[in-house]
Amino acid sequence: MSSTHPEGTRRATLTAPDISCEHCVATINKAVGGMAGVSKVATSDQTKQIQVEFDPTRVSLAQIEATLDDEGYPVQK
Ligand SMILES: [Cu+2]
Repeated sequence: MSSTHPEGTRRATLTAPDISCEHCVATINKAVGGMAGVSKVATSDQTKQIQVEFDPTRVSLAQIEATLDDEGYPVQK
């Protein structure tokens, strides 16, 4: 699920079922938020969803998913 904005920012919502608490949220926000090209990240332990906004010319959704995988939160397809 994603959409393209006129400015070129892309937004996507990812689901990672292994998100269980505030610690997971903080870990993900730090890891994904620290990636070059990611402008916004919001993670919820209630919905287990990660909302990201990023510049697709600088970072790909696949790279964001790989970071989540590395942190122990594989994205549900
Ligand atoms: Cu946790």
